[in-house]
Amino acid sequence: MPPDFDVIVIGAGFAGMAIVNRLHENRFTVQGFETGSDVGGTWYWNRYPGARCDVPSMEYSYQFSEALQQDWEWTERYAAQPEILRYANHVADRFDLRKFFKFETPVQRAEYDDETAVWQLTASDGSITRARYLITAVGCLSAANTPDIPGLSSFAGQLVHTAHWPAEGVELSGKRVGVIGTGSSAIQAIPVIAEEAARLTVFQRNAAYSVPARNRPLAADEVQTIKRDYKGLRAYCETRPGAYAMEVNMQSALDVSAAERQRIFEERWQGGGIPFTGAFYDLTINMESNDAAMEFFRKKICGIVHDPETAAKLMPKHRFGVKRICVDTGYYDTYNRPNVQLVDLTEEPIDTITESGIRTSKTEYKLDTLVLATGFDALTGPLLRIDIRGAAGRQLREVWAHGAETYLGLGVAGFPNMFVVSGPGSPSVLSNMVHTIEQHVEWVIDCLKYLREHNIERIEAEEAPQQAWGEELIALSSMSVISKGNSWYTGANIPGKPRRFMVHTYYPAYVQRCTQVAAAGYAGFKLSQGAA
Ligand code: N01
Repeated sequence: MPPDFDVIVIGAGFAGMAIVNRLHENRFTVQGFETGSDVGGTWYWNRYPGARCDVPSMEYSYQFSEALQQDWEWTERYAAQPEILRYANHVADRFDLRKFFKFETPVQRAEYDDETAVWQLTASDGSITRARYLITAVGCLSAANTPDIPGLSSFAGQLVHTAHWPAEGVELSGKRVGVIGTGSSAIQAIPVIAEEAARLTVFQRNAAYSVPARNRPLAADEVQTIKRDYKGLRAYCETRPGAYAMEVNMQSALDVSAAERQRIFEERWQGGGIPFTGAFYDLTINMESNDAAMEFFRKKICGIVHDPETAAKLMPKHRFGVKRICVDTGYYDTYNRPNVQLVDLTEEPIDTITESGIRTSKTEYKLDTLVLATGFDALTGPLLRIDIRGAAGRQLREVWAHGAETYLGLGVAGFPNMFVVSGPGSPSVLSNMVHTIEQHVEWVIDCLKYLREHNIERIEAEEAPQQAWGEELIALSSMSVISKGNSWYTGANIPGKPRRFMVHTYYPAYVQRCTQVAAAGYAGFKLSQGAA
């Protein structure tokens, strides 16, 4: 029996939308599945107050259509969630993409049949769909982490997770609100919640490094300058380590005088956003330079937060760069408000969540609303919550029991005809995601066209190149503190999760490698005419 479709795509976020569009343009039949009721992925789910991108909007957008990028008008330097979701909807309308998806239909199981070289997918509506190829576009930060805190289910007030913020909003005015977590989501939400709530209590386990976003409306002339040569901007991004146009100062923080170091840090702080991380090239690889960045933050926090005890609690203990830097609007200032209190969980751990609030080792905090800003089971979580079974019935969960292994972040040995967009082992979360998603999409489309032209039915990553790829990733990241810390990058935020750093840290080299692999007839992949 021939398969129902050429390709099944899981996910209707930025990756899923791009891939179905390009599949259709290239005459592949496709059926997509999406858990949400509409397109948008990350930007569909993360509707918490203050949610905003930390990559400039003019870069965090598709480049596959010149007309689209000329027509769409971003209003701010860093777009807020509602505007990005409007953009996703505009793209879905403009390219008529919704027809490829079944919405509100989570995929439960995907099984590869060795005999027919076909993927069979079971969805929540009981439907079974068969296709030659499976493409996962499930995102890297889409499996929310709800920690197992004692008593959580007994809380009688409203309990919300930033990653599943209700579309109808949450009534915060006049409420006593608690936020658990101080990562990027919390740091964006806290200043906005503080303005609405009667009282806000923030429960912090580890303080984060946060820089002001300095978000602002985009000026008409700067938009026009970019639009006159959008291709030029995209080409420049292609040469940058994270695929966005951030300048890295190629001086060491130790090559300059203390006064000059301070001036450069201050300039980046005033400029705002992630470019702070490029103040000196060696902030995450030279521990003396790292010390200087840590000291700069300590002084900044002391200068902004009036209460010295609160300021001391807000000072991060871990090295700068171990975790992703947060980008905020008024985060540290928020702790000067009379209605905001910071609880340091290292001094008074949570004993239990009660019906009416949070009881720590010291006292009970009464709450009407509890916000979990507790992050994600990153990179592997979104894939492993689906029961994916490859050749000989091997489960991805078992194969990755000791950590994820992929080839180029695109293929997995033992899982023929499966492609992972922005998978573990690709630049993904360390890059401008929309840009690098499109690089993956084009690579996969070229590969599928190659298979079609050469009448090849089966492609599978080989074990040895996959292992070598894993070793390359470790070698590439081993100099930086990023691969060693307790962060979601390494899986340390999820109890029991294997520790492995699975992100490629240098996008241009990654692209070069993908191009070489394709040019060599998909070296490192085994291609065959049909079933195993
Ligand atoms: O999640 P996180 P996030 N008890 O894992 C705490 C992207 N993003 O959703 O540090 C108490 O960073 C945890 O504490 P600790 C971006 O890539 C981007 O904020 O583990 N606390 C931490 O403080 C980002 O990095 C934007 O000690 C608990 C927090 O919860 C990634 O998404 C905006 C706990 C989780 O922080 C994830 O960000 C938002 C427990 N049991 C997100 N468990 C932009 O700006 C966890 N925590 C574009």
